[in-house]
Parts: sequence; structure tokens; C-alpha cells
Amino acid sequence: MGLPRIGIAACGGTIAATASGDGTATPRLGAADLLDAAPWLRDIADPQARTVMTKASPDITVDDAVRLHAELVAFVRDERLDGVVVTSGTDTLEEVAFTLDLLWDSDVPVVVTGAIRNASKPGTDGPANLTAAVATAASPAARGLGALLVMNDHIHAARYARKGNSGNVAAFVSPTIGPVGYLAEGVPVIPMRVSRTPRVEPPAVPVTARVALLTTFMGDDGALLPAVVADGFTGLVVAGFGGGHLPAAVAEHPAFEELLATVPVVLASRANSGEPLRATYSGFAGSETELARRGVISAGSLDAPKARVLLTLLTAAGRPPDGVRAAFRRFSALP
Ligand code: DAS
Repeated sequence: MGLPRIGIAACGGTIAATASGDGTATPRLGAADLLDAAPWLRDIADPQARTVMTKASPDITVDDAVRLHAELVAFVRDERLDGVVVTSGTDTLEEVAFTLDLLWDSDVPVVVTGAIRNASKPGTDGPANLTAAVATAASPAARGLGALLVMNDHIHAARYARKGNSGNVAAFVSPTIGPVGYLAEGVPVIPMRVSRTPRVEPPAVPVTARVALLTTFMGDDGALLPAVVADGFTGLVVAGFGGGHLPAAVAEHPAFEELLATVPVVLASRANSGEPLRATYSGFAGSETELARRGVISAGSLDAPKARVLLTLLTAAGRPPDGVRAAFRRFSALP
């Protein structure tokens, strides 16, 4: 039997960046360049290279991620791949990975990776991360797990992964559950098998739905809410305080009332892990029970950026309010 056929789909980011001469770096490399920098990959896989885009990841949109999904489906089909690796920038890596996780309808592993140190830096982590990602995508243990995020020899389920450090090679964490696996001497080990992320149909492109994301803060008076109304967003995600609470000035703001009457409003927690509460506090306007009574939807185990991805896909597909609520419900373990 031959080596597993693994696709490498390059999208830019630091892993594709080289020095510009003034100490900064810019994404320039394509998939074939990444493969050339890691020739040992041919010992563990039969790699197929395809450059999808060469963007700095702050510029990647949900529309880009939906189009990337379609590219990957075609890549897997055309090249009869056993697994596929996406290389992209770490700034939006968690959102790209989660979009793919929501849309992926196959047991073929899709593994997302990037780098913190660009190719011109001492100790660049790009080739090592690419190698770990290819090994994971080639592993039978990764089949059926949806999208995984591999960085620094840790394997994360896309649904839980977050960038937890701005500049350390150990940048990615899964705060609520921890990584699902790791690489030992280059071999992927996945002791924890998370349930498959509930799938969402890919919306038509271009994805024109726009979902706003606001994080509350001590003394928040809701002054930004009228801009969300005026700008015609198709939904709002609010990152509330720890248990999913908002100041009364936000909860009772006329613009918040108007948003609740017109678009889905989803409440995540700005805390780093866990789920918003459901049945612990009442008697103040921004309590979780009061907000739920007024129609606010809980993000469940999703952090705010992931809730925004899901709400964008759902509103892009024209899901009615009940459908949006049901879709988010599947991300909560709470009754
Ligand atoms: N933060 C850089 C990276 O890690 C830039 C980017 O995300 O494109 O890739």
C-alpha cells in the first residue's frame, strides 16, 4: 500500500510569510513552497499542494472560509485524498477551523495549522507544525472527528480551540476541555474523541450576512447598540460577563429591545471557558433568566467568535428564529 495522500491547502498567514527586510514579514509563500521547506513530509505521506489564497489572516472573512470549504471538497474529490491540511494565519485560525468543522460532511480528516514564527525567524515553527498536521491528517485516529487544529504538537477539536497567547509557539489552547490529543515522536495520539460538531449546510456565496459582536464591560451604557441597528446587521452576538450577564443599561436599552424584535441576539460569555448560566440568577434586568425570557439565545459552549461564525452561517441561510435557537441548543450540554 502506498503512503496516504494528503492535501496541503495554503491560505497565507505567518506560516507562509517571509521577511521584508525591515524586520517585518508578509505572507508570500504558496503550498508548493511550504512542501519544499519540509521535504521529509514525503516520507510520511504522498503530499499534494494547492494554494487557495495568500492572505494575512485578519483579512479572512466567513465568505472566504465558506469558499475554502468548497475548494477542499473539490481537492479531496479530485486528488482522492485521505486527509487534508489547511495552513493559515493564527489570528483567525480558530474561526477558519470552526467554519470548516461546521460545514465538513465527510470522515476525511481536515487539519488546520499555522505558525507563530515566520520562515525567516530562528526556530520557525511552521515546518514542525505542518509536519504534525500532515501526520494527524494521515492518521486513522483522526477520521470522523471533523476539523482539528494542530499547533505545537497539540491536537485540538476545532469547536473548543482558541488562540490563548499572542506570540508564544504554545499559542493555542482548548480552555473548556483541553486538547484532545498530542504527537509523541511524530505519531498522533488522540485519547479523547469529542462528539461530532452538529453540521450546518453551506450557505450560497457570496456570504452577505453580517453579524455584529460586542463585548460588554464594567459601566457599559449600550451606546454602541444603535450603530448595530442602523447598520443593518443580520444578527448580534454579545459577550456578556462571566455567567452571561449584561448591565441593566444594555439590557434595557431601546436599541437592544429593537434588535431583539428584529434579529437573533446570541449571548456568549466573555469568560475564557464554560457555558453561560441558565437558571442561577434573577431579579435584575441583565440576569441570564431575564435575558432568556426576552428571547436572547445562549451560545452554549461556543465562545463569542465561534458563536458569531455560526450565527453568520445560519442567517446567511435564512434560518428562522426557531431554527437559529435550535441550532445553538445543540451546542449546550445544559438542560
Ligand atoms: N498572526 C499572524 C499569524 O500567526 C498573522 C496572520 O494571522 O495572518 O499567522
